[in-house]
Amino acid sequence: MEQIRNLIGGEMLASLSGETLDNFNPSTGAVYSKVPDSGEADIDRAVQAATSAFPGWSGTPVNDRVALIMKLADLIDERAEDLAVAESRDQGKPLWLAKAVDIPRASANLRFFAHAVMNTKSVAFTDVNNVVEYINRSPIGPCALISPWNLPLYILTWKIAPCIATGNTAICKPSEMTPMTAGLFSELVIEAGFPPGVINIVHGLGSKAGQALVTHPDVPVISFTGGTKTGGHIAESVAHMFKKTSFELGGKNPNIIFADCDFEKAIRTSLRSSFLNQGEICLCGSRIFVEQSIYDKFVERFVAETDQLVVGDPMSKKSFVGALVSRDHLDKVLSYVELAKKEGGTVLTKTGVEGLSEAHKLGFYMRPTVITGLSPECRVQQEEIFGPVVTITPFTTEEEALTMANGVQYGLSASLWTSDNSRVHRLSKKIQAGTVWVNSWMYRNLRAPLGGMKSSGIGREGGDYSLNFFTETQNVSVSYSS
Ligand code: TXE
Repeated sequence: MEQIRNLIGGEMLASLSGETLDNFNPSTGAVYSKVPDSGEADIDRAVQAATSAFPGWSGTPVNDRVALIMKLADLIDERAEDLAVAESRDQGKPLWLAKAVDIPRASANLRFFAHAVMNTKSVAFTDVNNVVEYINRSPIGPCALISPWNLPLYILTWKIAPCIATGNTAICKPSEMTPMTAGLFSELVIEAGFPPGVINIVHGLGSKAGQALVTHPDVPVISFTGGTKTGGHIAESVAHMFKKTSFELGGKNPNIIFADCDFEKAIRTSLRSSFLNQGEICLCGSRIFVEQSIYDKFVERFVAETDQLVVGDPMSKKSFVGALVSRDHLDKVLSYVELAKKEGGTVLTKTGVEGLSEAHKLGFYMRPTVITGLSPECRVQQEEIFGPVVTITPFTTEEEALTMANGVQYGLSASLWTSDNSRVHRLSKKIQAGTVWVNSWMYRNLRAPLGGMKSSGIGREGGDYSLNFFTETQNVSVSYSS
């Protein structure tokens, strides 16, 4: 049975209590490793380590910080195969996806922000009355970095990179459901030669280790990615402490398809935006809206293509949909399919998962599911399902499409398919989403801001948005004699 350990003050440690949590392999349903069930005492140790490391690290020349971050990126690339297998086995995603996206993006995150801090620019204000003003951006201190289970190492490094590149220290709390790659990553942090306490990773329950971390008085910054409900709970818990907080939360993203779209590309891309990573990406387009004149043609073709997608062993190259992350999550997603039938919807796709080997019979699998006939106001079209389930709804006018697209509590991302350039600019501005992909999905430029409005969160991550979040801004105004 594999044991994951915490990384605290440069050492790999069990929880102080010695307590552990079971970690499941979603593709078989079996427990295959143990995770530290860390508590307040472990968090205190990590905060102390991060606090002690902060003066030295924030005082380290940028070039030296960057050299260590680049070394860590190289070590991720060297161990890419092991990390991809670990991620696939732990999260249930296909191995080819972990190899193509999750792990390369982890090292890319580190390199991107290492380059970014080498190229930051600041502004100075000068005036005729002998005053010059300039901006100081300073690191803040130990930062709480809380990451979810859908893209474990991808999102963990997306937070660690700008945090430490700007001279802060980090206490990370990965999801208890997918601890494995954070555990392997911890060993690479030591191998890269980071000073003890710069990066700390504490495993455990969100309600226990996570809650102790976000409410710790010596942790002035919180960067959180996860569910809207949990984000709201954390925001309430720390509101009186005036911490600097960033929340990247849930989504219920529209995928709006006009008749003048590139139909083949819209079909091909919509299959990915609907079901990639088992639909467990907050940016997935789970509500598809199709112009009436091509609605029947789109539905028929999309359902046929969906039924062709292979569901099965994440280690198999043929699998497009792997296992959902946990039994509880699978049951939650399946409950929404049942609810859809009660709300008047029709499930058009196959439902039974076939061809599973004996070893995978107890895995957390379901078929990608397409549902039509639902009203935009029903729960299935309002609530984040976070699985391989999409609805398709027709529209006749731009106004109707826009009203349905914006008619949810979320505002994270959207896709818009049309060849009418005026419509692109006219409609994008009116769509309530932090990111609008036009004739595409999930094109990611790491300089671009990522994040949502309404219940999808507060703040943006990416490029200068991350660098500004992890630093305090100060204006120095200097008068001088003429
Ligand atoms: O997320 P949680 P979960 C959505 C999706 C999913 C729902 C819940 O709808 O079904 O969120 O998923 C830690 N103090 N997304 O349960 O609970 C927790 O340990 C501090 C969208 O995984 O939000 C984990 O490390 N930390 C999302 C992290 O928060 C706490 C991706 C996320 O857990 C905590 C994942 C607390 N009190 C789920 N409680 C996206 N935006 O990509 C929990 N945590």
